[in-house]
This record gives sequence, C-alpha cells and structure tokens, in this order.
Amino acid sequence: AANSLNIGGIRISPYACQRRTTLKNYNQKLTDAFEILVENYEFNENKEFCLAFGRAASMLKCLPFTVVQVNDTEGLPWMGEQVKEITEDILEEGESSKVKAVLNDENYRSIKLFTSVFGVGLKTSDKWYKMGLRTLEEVKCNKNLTLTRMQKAGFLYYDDLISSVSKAEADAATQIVQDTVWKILPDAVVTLTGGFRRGKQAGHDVDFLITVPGSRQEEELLHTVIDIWKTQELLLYYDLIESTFENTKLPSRKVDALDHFQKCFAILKVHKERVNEGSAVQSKVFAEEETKDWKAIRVDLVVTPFQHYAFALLGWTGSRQFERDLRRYATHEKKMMLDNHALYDKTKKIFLSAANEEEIFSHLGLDYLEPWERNA
Ligand code: 8DG
Ligand code: MN
Ligand code: MN
Repeated sequence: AANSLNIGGIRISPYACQRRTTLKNYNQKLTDAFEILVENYEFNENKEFCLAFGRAASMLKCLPFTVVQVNDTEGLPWMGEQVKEITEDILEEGESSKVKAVLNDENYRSIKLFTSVFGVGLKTSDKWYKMGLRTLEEVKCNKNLTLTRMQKAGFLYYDDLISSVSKAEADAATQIVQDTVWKILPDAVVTLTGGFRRGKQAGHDVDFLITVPGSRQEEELLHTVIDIWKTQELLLYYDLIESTFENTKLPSRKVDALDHFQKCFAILKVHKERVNEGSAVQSKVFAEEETKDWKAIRVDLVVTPFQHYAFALLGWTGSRQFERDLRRYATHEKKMMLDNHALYDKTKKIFLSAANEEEIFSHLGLDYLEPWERNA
C-alpha cells in the first residue's frame, strides 16, 4: 500500500490485513502490557486510547524481532507518544508504573472479575461495582439481584468456564458437533473457526461455522441439533438466536457490528473420556463415585446459507484486530463495504460474490493470508 513504511528493509503496513502475524510473538512483554491498558480503556469506554494501544500491540506482534530499545520502533505506524512512553518504561525499568497502577486499581480488578462470568457484560459489572460489590461471593449472596438465565449458568459452571479450553477439548467438542450435524445432514460442512482455526492451542470457547451446499436445508438444522443434545443431556445451557438477515441489505458500516446469521451460544457437557490429551490416560484408580467426569465448555455455533459461507468464515476466524483492519481497509482503501455476510463495491454499486476466502482477499486486492497469519 502507498502509506506503508519501510523499516530495515521490511515494509510494514498500518493495516493488520496486510501483515502476516503468526502466533510467534517476539514482543509479548510489551503486547501483554498494552493489552491490559486496552482492557482498562474498554472498561472506561475510552475508545480512542483503546484503539491506539490495540493497534500498537497488534503492530508489535508482527515484528520478526524483539524490540530492545525505543529506537527499534522508529517509523513504525501507530507508535504514538503515549505508546512510546510506556514502551520506554518497560524496556528500561522492566515494568510500567501505569500498567501496574491499572492492575492494582479496584475498579479494573472488579470489572475484570465480574466480566469473567459468562453472561456478565460491562453494564452489569458497572452496576454491581456501583452497588459496592467487589467479589463474586458478594454477588452470589446478594438477595436484591436478579440474574439472567445466562448469568446463572455462568456462576454454576464458573470454574470450568474460567479454565481455558485446550486443543484436545476443542477436538472433542468438534467430534460431538460433527457427529450430530452429520447424522441429520451428511452433506453439511462443519468448520472450526475462531482462535483454534488460527492455530491457537487454547481458547475461551470453541467456534463453529455450519453450512449446507445446495439450498435452504440448513434452516431447521440447529433446532434438530439442540433437540438431539437435549435427549443426550449434553446441553448445559443454550441460547438460540434466529436469523434476521436480508439478502438486499448493504454490509454494515460498523466495524464491531454483530452478524445476522442464525446462531447458538451454548455450554456443552464434554465427557473427559472423549478428550484425548495425548499424554497417558488419566488414572482411574483414585476416581471416586462423586468425581465429575465432564467439563463444561462454551461453544458458539453459527449457521450460514451457502452463498455467505466464505464471508462468515472470514469474519468468524478473527482475530478481532484483523477483522477491524480488514473492514477499515475495504472502506478507506477500496470504497467497498465488508461484513460477515457480503462485500459491496460502492463505486460499481454491486455485491461481489465469493466461494472462498481467497476470492474475498482478491476482490480487495490483498495478498492472501492463511488463518494462522491472522493473529494480529
Ligand atoms: P478465544 O475464543 O480463544 O478467546 O479467541 P477468538 O476465538 O479469537 O475469539 P471469539 O470471541 O471466540 O471470536 C471469534 C471471532 O468471531 C472474532 O474474530 C469475532 C467474531 N465474531 C463475529 N460475530 C461475533 C459475535 O456475535 N460474538 C463473538 N463473540 N464473536 C463474534 O463475527
Ligand atoms: Mn473463540
Ligand atoms: Mn466465540
């Protein structure tokens, strides 16, 4: 791109969709620190600083070397004064007093704790904080609160859900999803998306995209899947959201807009015997009667009509920063509108169709990035 900068012979674009960002992060110390600030700015709804530190963290993740002095970031996009100050502190003192202050801040700690419960967002956390609540025990004991069905499930399965999902557990969940879906529609395509598709070894949930080549067959699928899981007692929680998508609608202008596909946010009961950790089989010698032999795992299922599959796949693979920059690039560099459903060319006034992700990159004039290169 025209506004790329040239650093040590490497051209680095201000758009994450023009940078190959693998999971190998040479600057994790810095990016972890920036991401704590991003989170805190998110809690305080400071959009501008949120973006600034988010973009800086993402930029550092793509570098093929460790930054050891502030000079190393000279000429890089998104390295503003604030970012440089904190980078300098960490490189020179080993830590940043600003980051440390956030980590010790009572508001940050409480909101971080409350939002760690499935179903609890910023608004609820803020309310609880303003009521003087500080711990999950205080929330649970408070008789004046009415929890949503989602939040009740969040507290009930808290310990399982807070521990991250391993790749082996994601594979076990994939087996369950595929078994059930293929029993109903053998032609259905079930794709693991989200962080695991980007090659991550752990995640906070497991994301799936389901489509059926041909037409219209997918509409009843999720209902049938849910019915089967209910009889198998595998569903600990679910929220089914029906599609609100219209084919004629232009792609959304909002970068973080949710999509309109039919989807199900669920908590699945995954039995440990289904999880193949690769290491020795867990000893059952000490297993007692009451030992829980399953783990609650968060699963997102999204169903798309076949002609929208590539767009949905691109949108649900992430990372969030990659998605943001992809849409920003489409809008500002190509006068196009991209979202999880479609790509619209505003100059030609037409929708550009795509059978796979490669075709979307190509429409946008971008070099193709593999899923594992989208860890921006
Ligand atoms: P993680 O689960 O390991 O924490 O990471 P992740 O897999 O990258 O994050 P995610 O929260 O599961 O989201 C996966 C991608 O899906 C992400 O790029 C954003 C995208 N996404 C949508 N719509 C929605 C939505 O309605 N909710 C969520 N949570 N993510 C969505 O396109
Ligand atoms: Mn995920
Ligand atoms: Mn998800």
